[in-house]
Amino acid sequence: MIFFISDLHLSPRSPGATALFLRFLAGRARQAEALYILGDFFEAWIGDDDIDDAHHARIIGALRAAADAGLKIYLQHGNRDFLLGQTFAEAAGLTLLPDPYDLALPEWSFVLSHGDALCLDDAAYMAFRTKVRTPEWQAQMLARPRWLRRLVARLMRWKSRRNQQAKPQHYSDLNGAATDDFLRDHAYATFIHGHTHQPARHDHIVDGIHVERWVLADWHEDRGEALRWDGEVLRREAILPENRA
Ligand SMILES: [Mn+2]
Repeated sequence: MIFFISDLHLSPRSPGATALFLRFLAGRARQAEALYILGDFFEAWIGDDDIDDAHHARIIGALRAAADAGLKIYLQHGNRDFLLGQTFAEAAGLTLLPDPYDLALPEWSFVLSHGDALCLDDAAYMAFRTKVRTPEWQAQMLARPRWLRRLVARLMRWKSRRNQQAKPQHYSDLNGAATDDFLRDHAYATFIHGHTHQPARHDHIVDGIHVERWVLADWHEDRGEALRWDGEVLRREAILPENRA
């Protein structure tokens, strides 16, 4: 059994989502052999020197405990936590994956991505993404003091919220033609991604071949969701608070 999750946006300001994840990780997730986190695990990540922050340390300790108990944990970057690095990965006992990542299992093939790279219709975001993914930008950012990086992260979140409020009807989704090309490039594998917070199962017909695209749900204070692969089918599983589970 494998679980796929994304868009938890963990932060001290969302203690409910953090509690849901910690309970999932200590319980249900232990029955799986692997957990794939497809980006935006944290609401913000300003650099691996921040692993000593109390909220981060709690989550990293829980990841490490699950990894030590035998769960294989993999993580892709999202547009919020793209600065997660090797120091974090080693502390948490997980493996960072490239985006996209081809997951070829004996019984089925998947391609995993956060999903933001295919949101080509949002030109401003794509320009920002190209800039912040360069080693030069990242080195420059990481060389700044922590207080300044925290300020920049807060500013980015504020700008992103303001943009969403200004044009809610333009909620960025994946570009159709680019997605078809992507599915072709990845040998028509079942595509799993997050980012858009619009959980759904889409059917694509590419070159006459039916390809499924599963969009993961984002997590809230009182509800999370994991997509479960049991070797035959994908199914959504709700992650609920203890008193409602
Ligand atoms: Mn995202």
